Amino acid sequence: MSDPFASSALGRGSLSTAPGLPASPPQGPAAPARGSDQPGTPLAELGWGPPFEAAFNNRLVDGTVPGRVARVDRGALMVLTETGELRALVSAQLAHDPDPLKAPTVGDWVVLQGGLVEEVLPRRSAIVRGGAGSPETPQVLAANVDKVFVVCSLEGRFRARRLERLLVLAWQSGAAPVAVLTKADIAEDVAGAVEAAERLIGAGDVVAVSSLSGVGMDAVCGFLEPCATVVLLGPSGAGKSTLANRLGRGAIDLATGEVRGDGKGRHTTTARELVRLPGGALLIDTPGLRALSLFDADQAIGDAFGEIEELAAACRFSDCGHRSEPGCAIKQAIAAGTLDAERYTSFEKLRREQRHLAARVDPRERAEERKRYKALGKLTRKFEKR
Ligand SMILES: Nc1nc2c(ncn2[C@@H]2O[C@H](COP(=O)(O)OP(=O)(O)OP(=O)(O)O)[C@@H](O)[C@H]2O)c(=O)[nH]1
Ligand SMILES: [Mg+2]
Ligand SMILES: [Zn+2]
Repeated sequence: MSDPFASSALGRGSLSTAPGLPASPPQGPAAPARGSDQPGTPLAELGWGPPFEAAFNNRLVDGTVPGRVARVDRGALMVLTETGELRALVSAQLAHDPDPLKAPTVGDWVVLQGGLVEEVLPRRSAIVRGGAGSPETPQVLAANVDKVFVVCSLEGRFRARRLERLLVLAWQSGAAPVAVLTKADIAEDVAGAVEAAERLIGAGDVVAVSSLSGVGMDAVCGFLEPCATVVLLGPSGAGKSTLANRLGRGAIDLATGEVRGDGKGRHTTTARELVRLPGGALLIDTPGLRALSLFDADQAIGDAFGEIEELAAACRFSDCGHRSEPGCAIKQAIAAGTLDAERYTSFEKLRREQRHLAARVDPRERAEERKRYKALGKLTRKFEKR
């Protein structure tokens, strides 16, 4: 089965303008996607703010308008603007940019001109993973999110390792994670799972919910704020779209699907989509993540496993391999039962995976990437200080 993320071609699809063609879409100027009666939305209600406005004003050209990408489907974009929803294509120049981080993604603020996306405004946060099939190529799953709901089902046994990996992705993005443990109505041990998740998430929050009974829904709503953006990330079948529909209180209707006999989802959601919830929050639903590879996540792994980094700093040797060295604080913590051996193994595995990946990527390219991420991090922090 093909990966649903890979299929949304992010501006490289057959619909984007081919080189040499005039920079205009086949149907002429942008037309409202769902009829001209589609009302527009004030930009502020879509999450617009000073950093984007300043960036847009810097580039102000006649006839350009800002918009927020609500959906990417094989190169065709659905963009929300002040005057309504538009179907847009990616300009030839942008479509042929070799940098995969430059491709517009769901949640991005873009500069539109005559039905073409000319530019992506600098992001203040981004969910970046290694591409499916080519983990050395980054892919931005969602941009400009304020909170990441890491959605995991409470059906069956608690999958700590899966949650850990998703949490690294969340911490790396610059947005705050919330572990949303779904299907509380059929869970065997809700309290035990919540406790386990709390141990993994550090400064983040944990909430157990049921989209069927409504248990925990108030707590989830407590994490939503008008004009702020939340993204749902998690495996297929975890109940992301069901949760989104419940939060939508009848105003939105995303497809949901049964889970297979082996407990796995069926990848019901096929494209990432940004919707507005009745309370004014913006929510991005995503297809279930399979084989999630992290990208340039060394730092984020350290952040997500902060207690291990702290312990390592207390080892007698600064280059301690935490195997048989004397005075190893990690070994001691595991022996004393204050550090879970499986969590340490998980940390090591993620780190090894990153090192392996790093070795495959051209060092000069990596240096460039890092510079970009540094800039991205600075932007995020600036925004938070507001
Ligand atoms: N018992 C119970 N079932 C739920 C709950 N939430 C979702 N489900 C069921 O779980 C199945 C999968 O739900 P979806 O919302 O489609 O899952 P998803 O995470 O969006 O899956 P993908 O779109 O494939 O990534 C459906 O059969 C839902 O009815 C819940 O709170 N309790
Ligand atoms: Mg879904
Ligand atoms: Zn050590």
